[in-house]
Amino acid sequence: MSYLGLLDKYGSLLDLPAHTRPVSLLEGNTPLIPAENLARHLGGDFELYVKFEGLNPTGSFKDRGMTAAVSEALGRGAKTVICASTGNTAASAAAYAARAGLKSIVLIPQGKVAAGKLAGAIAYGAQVIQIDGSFDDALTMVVDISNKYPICLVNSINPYRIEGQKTGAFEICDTLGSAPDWLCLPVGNAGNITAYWAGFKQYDDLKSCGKPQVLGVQAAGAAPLVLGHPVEKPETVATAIRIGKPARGEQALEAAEESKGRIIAVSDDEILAMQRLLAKLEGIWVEPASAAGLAGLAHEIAAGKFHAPGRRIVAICTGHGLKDPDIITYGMEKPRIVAPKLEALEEIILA
Ligand code: AN7
Repeated sequence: MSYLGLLDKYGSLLDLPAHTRPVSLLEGNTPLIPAENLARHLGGDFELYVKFEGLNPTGSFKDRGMTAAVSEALGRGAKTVICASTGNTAASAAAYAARAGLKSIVLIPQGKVAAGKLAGAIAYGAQVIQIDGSFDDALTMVVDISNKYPICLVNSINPYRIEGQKTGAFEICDTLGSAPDWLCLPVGNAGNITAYWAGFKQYDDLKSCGKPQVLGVQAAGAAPLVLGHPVEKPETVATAIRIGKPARGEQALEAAEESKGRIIAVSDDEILAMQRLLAKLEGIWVEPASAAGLAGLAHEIAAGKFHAPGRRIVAICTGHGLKDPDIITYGMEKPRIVAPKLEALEEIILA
């Protein structure tokens, strides 16, 4: 049977109102790629899989939640959706709104959104507004305006976003036959970690497939959940998770605690090193934020805090490297320029 998207496949397991009218780009069904080379590099005593969420229709995991949120909004008769975004939510909201025939408005922190995300939001026809402030400022603004006007908020405060994002956990269990022992993933506004944990718990109740321990990873310059207080001026090269006051912070901490996992922070250097390593060792190019989960895993292994002989680990790689094309070349040698002559080429590649 052909694949018809997440609401078709898992809709009966999602708590969505009866008025929901499915809007789908055939999102989800992303590959769980074995990462043997990286596992060996990290010390080897486990099976490592990358859930490559960059292969969703707009290039990030946000499409899982957005199909649910926009489908509900459309069915309810909404005409306009709005979100604050570090980029991926904006592109996803804009695409699903376009498909549903709704207007979309996205607020982004000025100058802090990767090129591929901004271009996407514009291409899909969103009204893009840059805020001279942070993501957290933008989120406060969209919450206020959606309380005042009939505009549907599609940030992950919207419960249907979480419902849709639970499907990532369902897919992993369906592919592996049971839950992995560990799940590692980046944490920004903390919707995804909340959704994965809810999804694993629900699937375990239904199918007794077990639950993973959850390792949530923040960037050190934007690590409110590790520090225990909001960060007024978050800074990180991983702009997707440059968030100082996560909307679902409490639930993220609960997920970590209930699962007997933890939330940790890693440096920008660790994030960028992992981004390169994953691309070079496995041929999987993800955006910086998406490498944070694996960077956290590497960090814990290096610190001797991770003992997992024979265990299965799944890393959620949340967005595609193409979204943020410039960053991978930072600090790298520029490609050489040679004359269009065979000898010139030989001189270089045989050197
Ligand atoms: C690639 O797009 O918050 O912890 O506005 O784009 O659920 O917020 C993006 C977040 C991880 C963190 N990886 O997920 C937005 C936004 C990527 C992301 C996260 C984001 P949450």
